[in-house]
Amino acid sequence: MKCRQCEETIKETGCTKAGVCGKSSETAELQDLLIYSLTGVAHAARDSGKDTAAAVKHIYESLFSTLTNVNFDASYFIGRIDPSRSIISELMPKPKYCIDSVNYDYKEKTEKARTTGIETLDADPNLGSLKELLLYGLKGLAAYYHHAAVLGYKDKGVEDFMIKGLIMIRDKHSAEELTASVLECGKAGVDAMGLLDKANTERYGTPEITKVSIGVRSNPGILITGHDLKDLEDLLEQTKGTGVDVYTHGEMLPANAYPFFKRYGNLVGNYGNAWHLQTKEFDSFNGPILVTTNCLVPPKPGYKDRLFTTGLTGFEGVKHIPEGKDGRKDFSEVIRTAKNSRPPGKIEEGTVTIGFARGAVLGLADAVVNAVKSGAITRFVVMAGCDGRESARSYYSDFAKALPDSTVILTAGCAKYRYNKIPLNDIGGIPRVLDAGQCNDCYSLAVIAIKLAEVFGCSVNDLPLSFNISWYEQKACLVLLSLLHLGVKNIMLGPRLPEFVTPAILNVLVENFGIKGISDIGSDKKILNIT
Ligand code: SF4
Ligand code: SF3
Repeated sequence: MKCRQCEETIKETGCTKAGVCGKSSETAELQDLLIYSLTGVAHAARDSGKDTAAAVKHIYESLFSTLTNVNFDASYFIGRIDPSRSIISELMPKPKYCIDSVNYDYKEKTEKARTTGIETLDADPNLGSLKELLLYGLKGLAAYYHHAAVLGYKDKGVEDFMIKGLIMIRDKHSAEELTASVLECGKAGVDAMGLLDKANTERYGTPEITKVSIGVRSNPGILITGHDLKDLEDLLEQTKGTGVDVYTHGEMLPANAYPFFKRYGNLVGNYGNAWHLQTKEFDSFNGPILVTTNCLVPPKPGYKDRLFTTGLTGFEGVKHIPEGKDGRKDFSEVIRTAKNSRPPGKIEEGTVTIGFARGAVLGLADAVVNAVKSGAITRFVVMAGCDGRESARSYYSDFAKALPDSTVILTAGCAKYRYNKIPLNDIGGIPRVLDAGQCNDCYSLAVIAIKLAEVFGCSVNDLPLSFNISWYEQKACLVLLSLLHLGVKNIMLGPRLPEFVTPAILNVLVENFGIKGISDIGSDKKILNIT
């Protein structure tokens, strides 16, 4: 195996024996083979002239399943490779591409898997690097598109780009062509996140400014984590009136701000913090935990038997809740487990304030604009993105604390947990941390920035706005490409730059977009014009 798709990868070599994330080499290689087989699916979908709905669904589900911390189970990937073959045959009786990748039994599959990894993308390391950037952007794109699709929202342009992008990864292309595709992936990212924003707000309402409890009650509880709001909807529907409380964890926290979910009296708050703390927090929760998407960490024995996965997530030996033929998921075993469990153990108390997506912030627009004009707000700092387990990430808590009192942090994604419980006060009633929601709600932050630029009659790059983004997995790669597509320059990225970006490609990113890595807080504040 060789995997370097996430921020935690081993320096210089990438993960080669097993993943730092806990992924086995067998799973990593089968993920590579699955992606290789998708190139064949993409070719057949592009050229067949037939209905491609099944092919496209297979593509975005498969890509999402290979994203960091989604699915660790080798047998799951074996089971995804055969459908590639049947979809190709259905679309094209005589396919021209990649069919050889999917014509094997289990043993041959695992052998073939060794020859389809990232090293085989291109002999030229810089072209290979651009192809990897495109591939990781596609994985993020597939993830957000999947979230929208489960709510019934589709976009032909995004689907066509997934097909085009997958084909480009295996074909010969110049650096210019690949760079253009990488930026086009950013455009598709904006479209997919816009679609998801529409899906979420049309179905669940516009997020409202909300104080969410972070303490516990005395009823037994279910903890739900990941990003899939449809799973939360189904779980709340099935738990209402049962005496079982539902708590959110990690990236599910923003659900508490949607009017739709507030109808459920048994959605009682958020338990815990970002994904990497789950090994401690799932233990003390005492009840069952439902993992809907990334980030899943290999479970500890203390809670493995009360852990459930659903959707594309999976881990060997962990119970999986499938979707029924009618599209319904049956969570009765999760509810039964809760009823037989002790109530959650207290780890925190108090509240966090959330719900500052585009609707709420634009509702405060007059106050925000006046505060900027009067000098009460001197700068906005976008600190969105991911959290992770390395100790170096304490930089983000320290950076938030070191910001002047006249700055406002705009955040989204699990990065927020590094500073959303630090008392940073407010500016004339405007909180200094405005949390827009999940990582996909970076779209909301972009809409807010574009609106502010309109009000001040300038470009986004001329606003008093700095970007200090933290990344971990491939959704963050897509968010970064989306910001570049929107013309945002001078983004600071940390805690370290992607290992898959070669020095030459990094140079292109620095020269054209002003991207730079973090160093120390004092120098970074100066570079970001924070005084
Ligand atoms: Fe390593 Fe990250 Fe790949 Fe896991 S996802 S194997 S930690 S690079
Ligand atoms: Fe977090 Fe995995 Fe990226 Fe959705 S849950 S932001 S890391």
